[in-house]
Amino acid sequence: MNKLLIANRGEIALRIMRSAHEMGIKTVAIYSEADRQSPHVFFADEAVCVGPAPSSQSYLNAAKIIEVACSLSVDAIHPGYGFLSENAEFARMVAASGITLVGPSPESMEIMGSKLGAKAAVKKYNIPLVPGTDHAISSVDEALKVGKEIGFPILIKASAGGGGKGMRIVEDESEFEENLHRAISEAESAFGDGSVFLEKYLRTSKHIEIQVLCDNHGNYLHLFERECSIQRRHQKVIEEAPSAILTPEQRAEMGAHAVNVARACNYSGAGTVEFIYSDGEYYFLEMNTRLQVEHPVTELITGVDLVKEQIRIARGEKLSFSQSDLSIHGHAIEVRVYAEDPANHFLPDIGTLHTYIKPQGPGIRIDDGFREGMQVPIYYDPMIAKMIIHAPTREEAIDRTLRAIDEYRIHGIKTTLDFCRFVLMHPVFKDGSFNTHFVNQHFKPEFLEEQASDDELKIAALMAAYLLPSSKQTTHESLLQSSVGVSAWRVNRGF
Ligand code: MV4
Repeated sequence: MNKLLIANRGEIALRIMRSAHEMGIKTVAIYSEADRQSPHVFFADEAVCVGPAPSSQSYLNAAKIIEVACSLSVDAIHPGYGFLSENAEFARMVAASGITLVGPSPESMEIMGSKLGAKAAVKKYNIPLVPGTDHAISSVDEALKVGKEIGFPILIKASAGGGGKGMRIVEDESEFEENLHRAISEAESAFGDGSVFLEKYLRTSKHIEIQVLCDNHGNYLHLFERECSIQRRHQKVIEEAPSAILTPEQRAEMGAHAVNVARACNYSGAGTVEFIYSDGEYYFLEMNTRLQVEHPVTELITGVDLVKEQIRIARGEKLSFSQSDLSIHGHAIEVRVYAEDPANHFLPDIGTLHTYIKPQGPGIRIDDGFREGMQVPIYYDPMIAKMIIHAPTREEAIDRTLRAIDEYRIHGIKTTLDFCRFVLMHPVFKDGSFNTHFVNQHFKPEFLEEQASDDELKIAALMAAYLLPSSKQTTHESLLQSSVGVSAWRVNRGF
């Protein structure tokens, strides 16, 4: 593999290029008209504009991307996450052009792209599944019968859905008919596939997922779990590895199940097996056939570069380590920095990154795709950065993450950093007892207002310092430096 095209943008495009460059592989960036000035464009050895800003005309334009790859004699394409990364048709088109896709086969993507298909595929491996139906349901009578058997509440899920799309909770028999019809028609219009099935709804649960790596020589292994329960509207906000609550026995058992899920679809590359954890029990939910946003927490606790492993596997190499070579080193936390206003219903906040200064020091990794002075475009995901923290213990990782949030300086757009500080300081986060309802149960926008006014005071103080003629230190940097250490968090905590 001499030349790799990255069919993505932002932080993940940069992340992939870094590993490729270390391996001596040349990189090709693609970009939309909105991303002309984006760092991923300058970071690559070559870059080609593939179309206008809307993803449908650029980052999702499979034919155009493959045409570019062929014209530049690209050997392989890495799709990153989102966009075309789990699109089996794209995977087939890439293969048909004689280019290697850094990812699993189209067949694996198809099996796991259907939740019913996934359940059927894992049948012979005795993977724990939530009580429910193993086939699509369209008759209200049958649904009511199943409801009697497994008990309410029941969750209706779209087989083609993912990441929470197409789900409906049914509390009792009287709600079944309407919800079933709605779910089927929503699934039909959203996914072009009206298949829905039923599961017992586990009301308070955690989302725990296992990272797997599989080569094309029959070697399968897992890289432990990530805890991803802190989310809002199915958008993850904070992830960590390892989970604060799994026992070593559960971890080994879940890992073995995850590997079997990968086996069941003849998986190749890096993938993630999602489990739901409730009352000490866990059940397989679905498999994501891509590199995930939160993959760095696994990289930090295992020391494995997942992108390099993906590339080696795509080159046909055998995995160079086995399960017993892997162990967990310390604790890692990822905080996602979104250009959203947590005080105002998390509405996307677009604008210019007037100040953008990253935290530094031991145990801090920032994966971002923006530079100071840049506009955050409205066309794509509002995630502007991931801050991934590594420390010897969970407690130290939390303290270090709080310190890093304090050190981050972003002005010009609102971000979710203050909101993340709130989560990390919460006793329910600290003791690990949180579930997927944490944000709804514990967060109110008012909690951040004090913080905001405190920031305003700080800006006022800085402006005054700037304008004061007697001040010797009037450079931008010295003023920002002087603001470090007077953050609201420190003030609130009394030091
Ligand atoms: C569930 C569940 C409870 N019971 N399945 C959400 C994402 C997708 N991967 C599966 N998800 C869930 N599946 C059963 N049987 C809870 C979730 C879930 C959720 C459900 C409703 C509202 C918010 C949620 C947040 C995280 C997970």
